[in-house]
Amino acid sequence: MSTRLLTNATLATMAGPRYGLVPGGAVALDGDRIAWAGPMADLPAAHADAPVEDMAGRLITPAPIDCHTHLVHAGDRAREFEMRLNGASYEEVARAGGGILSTVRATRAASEAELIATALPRLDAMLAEGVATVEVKSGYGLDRETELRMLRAARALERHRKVRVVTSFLGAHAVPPDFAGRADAYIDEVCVPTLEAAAAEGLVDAVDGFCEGIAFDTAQIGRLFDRARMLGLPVKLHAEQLSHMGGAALAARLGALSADHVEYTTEEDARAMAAAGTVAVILPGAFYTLRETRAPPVAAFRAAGVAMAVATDCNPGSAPMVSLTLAMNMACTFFRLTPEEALAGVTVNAARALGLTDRGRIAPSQLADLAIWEAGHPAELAYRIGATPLHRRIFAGEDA
Ligand code: DI6
Ligand code: FE
Repeated sequence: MSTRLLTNATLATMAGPRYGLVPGGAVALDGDRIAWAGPMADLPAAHADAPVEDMAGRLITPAPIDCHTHLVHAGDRAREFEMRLNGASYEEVARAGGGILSTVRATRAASEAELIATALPRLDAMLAEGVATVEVKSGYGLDRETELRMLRAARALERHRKVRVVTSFLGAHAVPPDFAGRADAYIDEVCVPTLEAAAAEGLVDAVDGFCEGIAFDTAQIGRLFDRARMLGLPVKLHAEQLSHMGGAALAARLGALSADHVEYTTEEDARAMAAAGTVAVILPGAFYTLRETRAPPVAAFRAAGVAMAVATDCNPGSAPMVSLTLAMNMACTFFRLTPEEALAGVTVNAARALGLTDRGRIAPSQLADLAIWEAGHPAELAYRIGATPLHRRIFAGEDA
């Protein structure tokens, strides 16, 4: 028995090679789960009596997952954008008290309701491209109260929209001004106790950090991640974005879910990540905005067998971007991912980057989160620029 039957569709199930493509396909939904998917000719009798909806040949994919965002934050950094266009580098802006810290000031001043209200338009833009799961990081509070408020706001988004939110605690995003030059003290006196408080409140799905010259080194991140392990929380890391700091190797050594950005990752790092099952999260929006020139070693990731995910990195500084299909396009054009790798990057591999196995593929028992597209072939999703051919989103088995 199923509750809905979508027929006459092209399926990109992402559950097999070549997109897991099924022309002339059908999907049977049972409540909030997928009951069956395959060629219409093979439809089991058990599903044949469900109400049928003819998809008129449209493409159905798993609903996209944006696995790396800083969606919840206050303010914007348009002036900083202007500074950079007048010649300042990202690091110079950060060292001059701008950058992440200017968003910290705005976020500390915002109430939970304000954080929710400013995140919703960005979230709506993501949902308009079919997204059903979004990861949201803290990291613009850098004090106990604001980090907790950001995470509560992130969780609250699920009460405002049909979306699944996965949170990451990013207390180790930057050293706050009151701890300038005392990064170790910040980690031990603020970051770790705040993580414990947030975890006790059930606000943390994973622990993230920014391993970079302008942020934290591997020893500091390592101490935080030791505590994450004691709390039973998985870890992930902003690693090797602007320089090679050893973050990817640390992530692999600790069995991290993902290492993100990874422009300066080496072949050796790639092999370690493959062995650990650590996903490489490719973030071309930040590469583009910062006008970086070092591309992540995609060929080395492929050769080593590292799964690649693609995300927006939606944040007010390095990626003021909400479009996951644009991120797919950029991953293809800048980094030479194939359109199939880009789609895997926002579905099956994005789920892996979040440690989730219940979504990202069209297969029995997966969550019934689907995107239906006015498209004939899945390569169209990465190919178009500025036009999203979404026809409809199905969330937990229902039109959304
Ligand atoms: N890497 C990034 O690209 C963002 N955070 C991070 O750790 C930048 C965040 C910002 O500039 O506000
Ligand atoms: Fe980020």
